[in-house]
Amino acid sequence: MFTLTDDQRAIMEAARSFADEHLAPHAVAWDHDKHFPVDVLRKAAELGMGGIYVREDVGGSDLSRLDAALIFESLATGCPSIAAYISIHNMTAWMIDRYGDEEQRSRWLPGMCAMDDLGSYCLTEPEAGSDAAALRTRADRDGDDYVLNGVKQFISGAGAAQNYIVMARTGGSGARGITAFVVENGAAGMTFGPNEVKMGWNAQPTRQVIFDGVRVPAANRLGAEGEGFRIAMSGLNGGRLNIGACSLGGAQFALDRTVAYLGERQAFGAKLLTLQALQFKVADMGTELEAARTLLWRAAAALDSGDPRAVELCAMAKRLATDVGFEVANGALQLHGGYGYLAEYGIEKVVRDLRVHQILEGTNEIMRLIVSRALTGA
Ligand code: FAD
Ligand code: 2MC
Repeated sequence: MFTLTDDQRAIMEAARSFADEHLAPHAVAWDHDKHFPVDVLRKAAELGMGGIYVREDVGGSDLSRLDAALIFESLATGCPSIAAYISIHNMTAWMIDRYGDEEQRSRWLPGMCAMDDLGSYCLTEPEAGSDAAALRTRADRDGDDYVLNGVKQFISGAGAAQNYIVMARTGGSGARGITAFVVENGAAGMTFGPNEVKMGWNAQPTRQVIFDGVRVPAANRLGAEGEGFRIAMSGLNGGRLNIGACSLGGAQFALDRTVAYLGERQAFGAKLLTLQALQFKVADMGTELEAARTLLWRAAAALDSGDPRAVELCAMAKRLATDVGFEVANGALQLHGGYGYLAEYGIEKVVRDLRVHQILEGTNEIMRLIVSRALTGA
């Protein structure tokens, strides 16, 4: 668990080269222009990043969660926002691979693995965020269809995506009344809110998805009625690891830039890097990142092996990696002085992008709730 195989090193290096060549040079401009680079996503898919842990018969790469963590950390050194969207897309593709029948797998996954068809994950609603099992979007059976009515809030990739995994209520209140569906873009009655104006994550759209009498064939239901919440949660376990990995990658980029900057910047007759106060700061940043990375890899290995503690370990790793990632990036901004605050240095963007990782895919308070329930049985 503590050393990578040659294959894993090669995967990491391939993702890092992709990030260096195709993401990093454009990240500041995409953020500024709010540009979602779908063409670049398709290039990533050519390297197998559209279905990282999807089976190979439908075009997936069939890699492990630990491999995925290495890929997302590497991609995020170029742009955390794009890396995170690729993670969400992979979560949706995996849910279809894991819970879909053969017809559904062969219908949707080849296009998704190529990222010709992007995926979105629709759980959150205006009145149900952390308390996701309180969602109200309804799916009522009518002949061979279900009719969907409701609003999904904060949906990443909305508008650009083709396939939406939508959790909706088919039964009574609570988690067991929820069912998952794949809704295709263009369905009559499905519309999108405006692109939200955000602090970060500007290189990908975030919009409401509105269902007004949308007819979805019963053949688009993932799993059985009432299984949707568990399907949604099991997708999030890996999603949380990936978001944590994206925080590590963004923070590592900021730390590497900081070491280079302090090694050049002169003040008080010497380079800033000669000041032990700043050397110690750098040492702490590197140590915290390595500790968070170690836990993240441990959690990924637990998810791969079906360890009964995997849910709790994924929550621990998401909480730690996203908190540490944000603190390290923010510390890197401080060590750049006023230049850290300027967009052209690329550090303030990373701080803005990483801030939301403490909120989405389950807030860090909800991660504490999951961990404390596991530890105390409460
Ligand atoms: P609330 O649940 O209202 O929480 C408000 C505050 O109360 C938080 O600090 C929270 O931690 C705290 N809190 C709530 N309950 C408890 C508790 N029991 N104990 C302690 N503290 C608690 N959702 C999707 O489904 N798909 C997406 O693609 C998606 N993308 C997103 C992209 C962005 C940019 C953002 C900002 C959000 C996205 N989300 C998405 C939604 C995200 O998952 C939610 O915002 C998040 O789960 C929190 O829900 P909320 O915003 O309703 O906050
Ligand atoms: N993995 C697998 N199964 C899980 C699970 C997990 N992580 N979490 C819950 N479940 C199962 C659980 O075992 C139970 O199954 P069963 O019915 O067989 O007993 C069922 O789901 C209901 O779980 P709980 O009883 O724990 O449900 P409760 O309502 O008490 O709390 C909570 C669940 C708070 C953990 C959940 O609502 C949650 O994670 N909230 C945060 C929401 C969230 O993460 N949103 C992210 C949206 S996506 C996003 O932000 C993106 C950017 C894509």
